[in-house]
Amino acid sequence: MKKRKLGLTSKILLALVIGIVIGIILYSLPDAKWKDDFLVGGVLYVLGTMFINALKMLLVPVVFFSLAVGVSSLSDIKQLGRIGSKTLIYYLSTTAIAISLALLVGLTLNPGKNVDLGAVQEGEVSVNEAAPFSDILINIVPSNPIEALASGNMLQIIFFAIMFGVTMTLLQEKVPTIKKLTLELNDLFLKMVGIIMLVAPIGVFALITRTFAMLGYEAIWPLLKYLGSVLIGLFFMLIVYIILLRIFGKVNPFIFFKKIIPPMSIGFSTASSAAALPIFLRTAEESLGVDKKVSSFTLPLGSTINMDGTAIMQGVATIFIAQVYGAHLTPSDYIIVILTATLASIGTASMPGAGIIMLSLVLTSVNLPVEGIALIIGIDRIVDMFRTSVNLCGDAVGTIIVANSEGALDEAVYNDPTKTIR
Ligand code: DAS
Repeated sequence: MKKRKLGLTSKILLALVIGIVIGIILYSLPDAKWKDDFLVGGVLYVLGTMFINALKMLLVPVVFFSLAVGVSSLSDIKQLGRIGSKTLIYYLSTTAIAISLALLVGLTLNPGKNVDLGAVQEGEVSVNEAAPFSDILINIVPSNPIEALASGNMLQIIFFAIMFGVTMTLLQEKVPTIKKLTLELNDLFLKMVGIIMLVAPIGVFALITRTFAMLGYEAIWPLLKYLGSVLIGLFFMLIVYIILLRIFGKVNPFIFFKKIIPPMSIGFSTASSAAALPIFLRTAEESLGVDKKVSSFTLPLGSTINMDGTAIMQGVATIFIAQVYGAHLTPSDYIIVILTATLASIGTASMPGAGIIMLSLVLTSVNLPVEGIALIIGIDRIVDMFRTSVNLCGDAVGTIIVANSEGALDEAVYNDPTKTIR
């Protein structure tokens, strides 16, 4: 019988469980040179740090090219007029609602408060002096874009990438090579993300084993608080979707949720919006009664730039890491987090693990150490499965709302219980 190869998700989850068990066993062993210096402080530290650095390596190119491409596809929207602008307004507003919801949940549940992750939390916290908002605005515009790219000044890179994307679209027929090169480089760096994610089981194993070897059972509680906070944020976002479907979609939300269970399960199991897109397109048309002229635009665009679930993870993770490191975020920091997480979710690729790479963008924008990602990356694949499902759900809700406003929703099909994708 052909041996079924383990998928990447199963490998990562296996690495997570084995890493926690081995970590706790190591913690219970008496201190010894081989354990503390060679294994925990040596092999595991090196492998884990190399994995985090590999993700950080991709941050600047992935942010620049995915935003430039994302924005240039947005700039094409003017040809789509009404449907395009309605879709864009819906996607950007729900993402801003998602990140604000996440900050509210994070500041209420305080998942990272009184969490002493000991020496695990490497990385410098630069004091967030409450910079006047005018300085923050000035700092967004780079005086030297090459220096901004080299120094990883993310707000300036975002500004430059947006300018690059819009200008490239305005000059379209005059710069076909640049447009083609930008698209190809975006594909190249996303492929590089995929390659690095192939070694994620090793990176996750090293990071989670080291965390538990140094902290034992204590490390479980903060991670569960973090996971719980994200799941509560995602749940509240589903409530927002129910309200939006009632008010703006003028449809029964429960029929909607019942009908999108099949495509959502693809998104959940693959942790990839792109993988679930084909079945979502079929569901929108055959099961929800959405006219193809709407869904063929809103779903592909949504899976690329609308990631409410990712924005919620990024909001909660930022609060968690700030609290673990004892960093104080000022009100203008929260505004920057809402701005950068909304933009980060536009730039997040619809593939497994993309959101954690873009999290470093949000952390950097408020001077939080990117090393903080090491604390949560171990369980990120579990979080990714849930947040990807919410990403897809948000795209489908937007599709229903835009279709309804365009008179492109066949209510007979929508309300027909037999019309469900098998
Ligand atoms: N897994 C991504 C997606 O496909 C989202 C993320 O990584 O945050 O939507």
